[in-house]
Amino acid sequence: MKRRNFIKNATLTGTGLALGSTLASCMDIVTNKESATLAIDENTSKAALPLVIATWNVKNSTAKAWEVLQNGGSALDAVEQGCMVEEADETGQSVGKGGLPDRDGHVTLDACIMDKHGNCGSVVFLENVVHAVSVARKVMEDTPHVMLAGKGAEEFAYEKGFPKENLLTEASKKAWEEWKKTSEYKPIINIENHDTIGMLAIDKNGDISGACTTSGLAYKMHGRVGDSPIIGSGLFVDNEIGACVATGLGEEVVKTVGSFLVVELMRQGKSPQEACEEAIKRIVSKPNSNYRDFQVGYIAVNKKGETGYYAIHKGFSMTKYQDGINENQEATNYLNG
Ligand code: SD4
Repeated sequence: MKRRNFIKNATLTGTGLALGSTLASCMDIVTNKESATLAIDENTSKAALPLVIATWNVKNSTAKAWEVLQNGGSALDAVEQGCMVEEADETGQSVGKGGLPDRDGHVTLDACIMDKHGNCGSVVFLENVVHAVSVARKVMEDTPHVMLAGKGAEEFAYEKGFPKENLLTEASKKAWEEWKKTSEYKPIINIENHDTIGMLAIDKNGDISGACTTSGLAYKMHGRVGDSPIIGSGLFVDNEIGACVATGLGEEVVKTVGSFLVVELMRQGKSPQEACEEAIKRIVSKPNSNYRDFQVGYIAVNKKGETGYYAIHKGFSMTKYQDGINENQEATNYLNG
């Protein structure tokens, strides 16, 4: 709570949001909970650098990224190494080793990374390699391409020296076997997604990079790819403006090119907090949006080091490491609670 000031009972209309007529009717429903609680950084104009933020409660990952930054490492190294911590953690069931499989029992990973020059790399539908984010970095640095998929990505990883590993742990296999008894596919708000990781960092030179890595939605169709490896949707970095990373139901993020949208809104003068809120409203204001049934959350940072985060539903959180403090900020700011 140290650097944050909670402004309670700020109504959504009070935030000065311009709502179109569709959105207005949607908001009648959304604001059943009449007031939202917004979180605003106190020290917006003098953010201390370096700084790292990540989706969900991933303090071990932000600690690793912070260590890299403290040792003079680049934001790019920080986000890669921070994400690797989650990828290697078998207890996290939405990323890397131990990720929950698709409906056919395959753990397939999506990841991407983007640097201060706007270079990017991504892997989609990658199997048998734990550190998808590092393979994405190799795609960015060692190939003329941006994205590699499936077997091609896997073979490329082996060529680059990544070891082959079975990603399906006993615990995830057991969960899948249990799921197969009903085979009912339904995105579960927050629960299945809690530790997919998107991370943004600014190094002491003020340069921004970002990364995102996930095993995607549990029990998805074989071959399904989400937003996380799609540059502009799951992640976007513009070193002049800021960066954003998304989490939640990827299909809904892709439909609005969410992370690019947030960065463009910041380019137009919105704060990271305002930009995240606007992008979430873009999703829920669509005609026939069934936003009650899914979660999407964004975190963002601008060039000044101001940060923001917002989600459709309660339960989302952001971890922030700044000024020597590694803190998980449970979202009290959400659209629908
Ligand atoms: C996906 N957006 O595959 C990812 C899942 C996720 O937190 O972020 N979970 O749709």
